[in-house]
Amino acid sequence: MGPDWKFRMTWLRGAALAIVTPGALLVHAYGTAADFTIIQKNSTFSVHQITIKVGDRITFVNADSANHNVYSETKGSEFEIVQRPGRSDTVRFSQPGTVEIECAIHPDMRLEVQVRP
Ligand SMILES: [Cu+2]
Repeated sequence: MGPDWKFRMTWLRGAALAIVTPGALLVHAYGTAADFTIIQKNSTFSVHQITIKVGDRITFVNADSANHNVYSETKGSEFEIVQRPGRSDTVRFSQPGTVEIECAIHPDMRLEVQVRP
């Protein structure tokens, strides 16, 4: 084993993770704000917890053949989106705190967004 063994193992783990979860969480950074993509497939969010910063955006993608109704009743971060299949909508998070996101059509669909100041 050469001196770069640890680096190689870290890289391999990262590559394996990317293969296991394709498209589960796509992140693009533009300036100070970052854009995240969360996919709804088989009536579940591709991640159930995510930590972002104030000003970051999450794009919700409906990859199912059924409608979803993504909403938040968290004070200061309220929104409601009715999503037909294939549609995507972007929400910007401007208040720090914990935002609980659910789907009115599928009560088991839950996502917790931690918005850091
Ligand atoms: Cu749903």
